[in-house]
Amino acid sequence: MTRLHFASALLPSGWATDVQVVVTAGAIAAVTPNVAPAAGDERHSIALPGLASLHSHAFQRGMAGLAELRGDSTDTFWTWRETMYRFALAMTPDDVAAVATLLYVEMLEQGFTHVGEFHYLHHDRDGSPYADLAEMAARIAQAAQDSGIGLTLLPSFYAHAGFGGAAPHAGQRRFICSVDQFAKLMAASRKAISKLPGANIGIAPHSLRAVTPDELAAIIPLADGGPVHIHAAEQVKEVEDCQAWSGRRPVQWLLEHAPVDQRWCLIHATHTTNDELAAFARTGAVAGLCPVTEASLGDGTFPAREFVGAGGAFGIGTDSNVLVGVADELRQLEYGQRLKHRERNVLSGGAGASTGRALFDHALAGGARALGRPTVGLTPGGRGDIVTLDTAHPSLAGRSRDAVIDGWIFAAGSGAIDCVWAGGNKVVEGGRHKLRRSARENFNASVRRLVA
Ligand code: NGQ
Ligand code: ZN
Repeated sequence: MTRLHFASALLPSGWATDVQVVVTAGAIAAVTPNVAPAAGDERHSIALPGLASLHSHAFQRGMAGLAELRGDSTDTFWTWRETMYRFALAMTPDDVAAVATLLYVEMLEQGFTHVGEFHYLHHDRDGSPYADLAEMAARIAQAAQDSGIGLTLLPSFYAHAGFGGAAPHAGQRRFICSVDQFAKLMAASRKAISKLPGANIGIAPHSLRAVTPDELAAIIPLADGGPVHIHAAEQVKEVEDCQAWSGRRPVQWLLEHAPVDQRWCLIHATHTTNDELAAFARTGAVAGLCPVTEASLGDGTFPAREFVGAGGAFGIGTDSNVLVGVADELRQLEYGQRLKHRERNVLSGGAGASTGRALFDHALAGGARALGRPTVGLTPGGRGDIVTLDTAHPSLAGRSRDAVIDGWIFAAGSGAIDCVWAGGNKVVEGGRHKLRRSARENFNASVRRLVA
């Protein structure tokens, strides 16, 4: 049992003062505001719930910053993808484990206590399955276990290079499964996470580019009530190709042909019309926004103001993991809207309301829904996922309540996070994860070899 005491904590009911939180067996057992610290309570000043990165491709952290050289032709998402595929083809299971472990360490240091791992690097380098079909999934599970981050594993079904069942190309060979093989992969992946505390599993039909309607219908039952994530409408070319194939835009197609509901998360959904947004919002599905990656890849700007106005739910993901941080994603999301609308405080809840707080609340609730976690925030029954901020940080000086969140997201840069508990274990202290050093060494050794 761990007993913590916070001078100030953000609870589902709002800010509370003098809050005692008791964590037992990884979960929050009791939350009591307005009590003086008791002997034996570990004391901190400001506590927030940890957030989820609802969309990650962990292995891509290994190539972060390595695709910033302009090529011969116009650089786009599609040329980046070629570089990414080459990197993916070189990685061994040990490399994936090393990269994922450091990524999850970094996520925890930056305020993410849970990750939705959209996992598609399944097979060996020549495309043949590993003896254990879920070898790579097991490496992801091990990285989650070692770092302490909560895991929602989303094994991805990937079968085609384009709409209408186009044959995959050689660069995609490590991702490709038949429906039967994917069913076996799901069973093996369930086993791989079965001993991981607090982990769950869903499925991820990769995109309408990579999955035919028949395959989509065949794999959805394999989610068995868990989350269903799919990339949709990230690139204009993807929307055009989808229209050429079906006469429908990707989000429109999904809403008309797939059982999209609260269990679903549409990743990116960048290029979406107002009609699509309103229908999407009504389903209760979550928009999985990855603002830093969407900026990095030149995807476009999601119509977040319209979507939120229609009552839509969103969460945030770190996707390519080119840069990893709660504050970075939320700031980029709001700044993208400001640049688009030429206004300030676009996603704030209304007059007098803090933008940082509105962004944070959305990402907390949307992330939990998208990853199939019913309990949201610092409340009994929730996982012991807690982040404290360093009140000595200059960007937090003199602030309280929502102004602290604004200072963290918009002004602090790094260094505002003090301690992080994940599943009740204190894994970050003074801003450093206890595995930082060894995880960096292993990551560096892998990446040095991969780029040599
Ligand atoms: C992915 N990334 O799954 O990693 C994709 C690229 C693809 C983004 N969509 C691969 N940002 O789309 O086929
Ligand atoms: Zn993605």
